[in-house]
Amino acid sequence: MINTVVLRMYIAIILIAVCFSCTSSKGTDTLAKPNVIILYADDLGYGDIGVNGAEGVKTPNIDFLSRNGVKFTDAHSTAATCTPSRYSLLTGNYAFRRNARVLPGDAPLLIKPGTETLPSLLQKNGYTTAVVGKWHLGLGTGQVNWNEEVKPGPLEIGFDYSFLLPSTGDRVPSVYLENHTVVDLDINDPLEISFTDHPNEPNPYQRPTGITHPEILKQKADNQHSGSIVNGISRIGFMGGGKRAEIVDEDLSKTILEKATHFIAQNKSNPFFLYFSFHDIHVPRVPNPKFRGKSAMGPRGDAIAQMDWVVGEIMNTLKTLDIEKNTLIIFTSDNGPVLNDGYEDQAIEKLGEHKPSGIFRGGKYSAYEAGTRVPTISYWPGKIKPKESHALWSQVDIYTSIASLLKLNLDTMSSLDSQNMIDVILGKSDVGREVMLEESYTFGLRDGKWKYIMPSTKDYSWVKNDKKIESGIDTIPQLYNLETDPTESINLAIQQKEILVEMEKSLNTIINEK
Ligand code: NG6
Ligand code: CA
Repeated sequence: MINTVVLRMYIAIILIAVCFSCTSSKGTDTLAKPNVIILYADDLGYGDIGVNGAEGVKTPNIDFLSRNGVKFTDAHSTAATCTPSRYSLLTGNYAFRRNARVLPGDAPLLIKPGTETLPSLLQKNGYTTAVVGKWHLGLGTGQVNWNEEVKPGPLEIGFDYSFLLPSTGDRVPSVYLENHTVVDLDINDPLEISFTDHPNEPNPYQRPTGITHPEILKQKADNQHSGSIVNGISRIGFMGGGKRAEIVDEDLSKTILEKATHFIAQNKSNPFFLYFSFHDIHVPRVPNPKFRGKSAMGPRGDAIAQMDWVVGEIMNTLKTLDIEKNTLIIFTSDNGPVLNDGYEDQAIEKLGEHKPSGIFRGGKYSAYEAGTRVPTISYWPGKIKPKESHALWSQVDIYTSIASLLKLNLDTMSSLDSQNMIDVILGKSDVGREVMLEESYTFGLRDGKWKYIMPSTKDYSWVKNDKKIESGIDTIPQLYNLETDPTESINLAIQQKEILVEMEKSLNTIINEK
């Protein structure tokens, strides 16, 4: 009798213990494997969001994330242009090591299949992974036939699902690619593309160009962007066929938003990684008519308002599915701002008092701070407490930081340029990097309060086309004290010779590391 009672008690205790360990391990599991979303804006400048002083446009949804998360004042894209920044974000390595540059629309995949990437790392650890939006990291191995399976691409480097604008809105092909296939392509109207730097050359296809039919353009473009006209916008390069598959720029944001929210809903019960790559506010800026006049700045500002709306919709989706508390969001941009990037869209004329770069010097393409110092916010309700952080870190660090969050073995990552900044990202520490590289047409190096810019003899005169944002094409070494001179206006290279030499040495060590 006593034995039976003891036995029953014993079983009950074991059952309770088992149940308890079930729930706690489930609890730990969801905490150990939060969803990760990277909201990656395109060409969004430090000063382009409300919390950083935007004048001509309101960004209530981004401001909400910022006020309820960590707002960073010294976080950087790794480069002042798109392709290199994206390469570093996904691989944890500096882009110059792969000689990454802004890619043409027919470039092969830049990341070799088999390379460990942020998505492949997460995939191996039980995550479902997706990229939705602008890609611009190349596709295929050489000559892509867009009418067949297009690969290798994202699916071969760690993504389970992809829905892409293959390169940029201002480059052909102007179609969507879902996994390996061009969306809505009519096999009787095969898609071909060809690239030339001279849109005045004979157009190999039927489709009108900015040179032959300027009267049908929605926005006038420079020579470089005067190739094939798709949806009333002339692009870089020529596109033949593929009429049914053409994108409608006005619907692009909504289209990629819908793909993203569908992916989130499908994966609400398992850990997922979403790399949501906006096209806003890259050129051509053709936001949906719903956003026309939402800003005081014309299409560039309206595109910012549209992007902010998309952020809000993604947040609503997470809330509705009740997974907001289990999702780490990093909002940032691939490079600094540019006003005229090839199209006449009133970005300069309607700027008013708005300062796309905030107080910082330069912008997209530039070696000065605004080339890479971009709006950056981390948000994770319940896990991240609101604060402003001045820690110095770079998007190349996201790779190792996420690995650390998942408690993966960091020893295997020591060969990467990526440093573990997870405590900084979660707002638990303000100790960022000691030194940090900034890539552009040359190299910049940050070390404490000092910023060094390596002299460059390359011809980047095309960067100068932008009338508003200077580009910093200097052929002399530059050294700035960002503590006393955050706008990089007083070159101390001569006065502070010792520091200059030290920083040159330190930069060369990084460049020659591998
Ligand atoms: C430049 C284009 C510019 C933009 C940029 C890429 C010219 C003159 N300019 O080469 O319009 O497309 O590449 O932007 O062709 S990025 O954000 O994707 O890096
Ligand atoms: Ca960009």
